[in-house]
Amino acid sequence: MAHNLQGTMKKLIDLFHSYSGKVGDKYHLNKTELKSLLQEELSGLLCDSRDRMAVEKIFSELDTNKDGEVNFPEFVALVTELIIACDKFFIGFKKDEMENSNPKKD
Ligand SMILES: [Ca+2]
Repeated sequence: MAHNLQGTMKKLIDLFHSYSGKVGDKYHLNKTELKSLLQEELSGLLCDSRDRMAVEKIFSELDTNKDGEVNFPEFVALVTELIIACDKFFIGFKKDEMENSNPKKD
């Protein structure tokens, strides 16, 4: 029996902690850790993560409780937004593909 979703959830948790555990509080991301995560894991989906102002903006938006760190729930909010955006993109892509393979007859 496959447990793909459970495995994916564990990978997401492990990934978060592999970055949050680098400096200071091992359960929260500071700005440097977040920047590293963005550059190494999400550079294909987000704007230029080498841009200091872009990282500052993302950090500020993620840090909803304004404690100066990004905890796991705050990080998951970003992942959720990205997954939804990717799903919308792929649904649009599949609709275009189906319409092109079954052109309407007039
Ligand atoms: Ca926070």
